[in-house]
Amino acid sequence: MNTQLTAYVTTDHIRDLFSSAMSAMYQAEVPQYATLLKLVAEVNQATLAKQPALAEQLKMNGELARLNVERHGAIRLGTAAELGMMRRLFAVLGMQAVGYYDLAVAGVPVHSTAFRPTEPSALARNPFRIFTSLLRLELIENLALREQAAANLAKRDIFTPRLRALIRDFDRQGGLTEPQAREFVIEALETFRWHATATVDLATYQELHQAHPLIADVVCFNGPHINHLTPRTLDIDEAQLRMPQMGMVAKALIEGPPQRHCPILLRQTSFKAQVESIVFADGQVGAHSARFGEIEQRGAALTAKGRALYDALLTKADESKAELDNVARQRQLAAIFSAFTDDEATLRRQGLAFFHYQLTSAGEAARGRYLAETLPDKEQLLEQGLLSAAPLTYEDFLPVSAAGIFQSNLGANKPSVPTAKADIAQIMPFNGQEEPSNSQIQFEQALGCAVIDPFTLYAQQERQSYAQAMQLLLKA
Ligand code: OOG
Ligand code: NI
Repeated sequence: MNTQLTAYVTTDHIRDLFSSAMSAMYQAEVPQYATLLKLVAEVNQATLAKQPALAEQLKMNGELARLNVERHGAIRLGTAAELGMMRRLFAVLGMQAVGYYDLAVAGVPVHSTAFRPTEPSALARNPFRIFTSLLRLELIENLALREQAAANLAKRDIFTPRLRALIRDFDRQGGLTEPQAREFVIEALETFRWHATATVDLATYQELHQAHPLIADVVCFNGPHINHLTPRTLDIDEAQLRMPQMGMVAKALIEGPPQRHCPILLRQTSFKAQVESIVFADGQVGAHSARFGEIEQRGAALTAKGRALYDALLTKADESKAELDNVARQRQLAAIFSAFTDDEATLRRQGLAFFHYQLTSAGEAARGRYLAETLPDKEQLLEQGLLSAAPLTYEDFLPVSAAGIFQSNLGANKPSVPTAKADIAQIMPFNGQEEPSNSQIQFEQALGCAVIDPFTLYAQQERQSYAQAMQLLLKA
């Protein structure tokens, strides 16, 4: 038998193919997104020129070549079956559902997860994630409209027959060959493509849009068009300033924590969704807006304790957010976040952030010097310079930030779901300590499995890196 035929490519490789194909498609579909990528590349280059130490660090970590490559995108799904199938699609790309985000509490009628790689090596290769939301039709109060929306969703299949067959092949074989992987990517792109024609007439669209713009966005089209992609910027404040200069209507505020010496979690901003021409089922021409571009800057993953402090400080800041422009908002955040230590060693000692441990070159030289009984403790090893600790990067999302990004694309009058409290401060962090809510249980039923708790992942990585370093130190 020809072994070539049974050699499967890695899911990391397929994710790489997929994310670059998706980027090319989105740049062609949304020209302003191509402009955003240019802006990000310029800002990143200028930042590297100003900060040679940062450039050196990125080079050492092998991050320079991938710097301007997309970090995430987002879609919105309509049914449980779509979410379940999407889980199988993303498994082909080495992406699993991590975290649960209930956005209904912020007046956005969806709940979400992030499909992403979980292994450190896979994240290093290509961290591409898709923030995936499921519409909550039960939050439409008008029963007739709810039934019409459900009927419309029941009629569509967002996956091509060939894609379904390839996913079955993957599940059965445990992998795809290179030609199958390439075909998979082409077929998968069909799911994420834009549709300039709606499946409903203009009046129905307007009615659904009135109920909530997101309902219209999900229900009226034949697929869950990718609604944004997000590259990594090294200076989000500079990028925010430059967006208008390049003709983009920037979101009013940067979401997340303020600029810090030791960055934490995730900072995000975007240009607002463009208005696009749509042909409706009755031949009438109208408009719809869904697609935007976003940028992100990531910092340290916080422990549950660090996250609770972040949430408390953000809640305090959000008590008066509405009246502030971005410059004033960042000043306000900086003042409030002075209560959150900006010293790396303190973050670690106080158990506020997760860290990756590694033997230093002195530690390598000291291998075999200790027995298990004489091994110094962690603080001593760090102090003696045998061990180093670097913050683990936050790989997930923030519910309040996500709600802010949703809201900024919903038009001027910011509608919210009547049955849910539109109080952003009420969004609870997902910390894996509490019992899953009813809505999370429903979401996981649709998904076909439980979501992975992000805090557990970071804790595991931290523990493993330390155990590995100690193992090495003990071995000559
Ligand atoms: C997703 C909005 C949230 C993020 O990065 O938190 C988001 C959407 O609009 O579908 O993109
Ligand atoms: Ni996003």
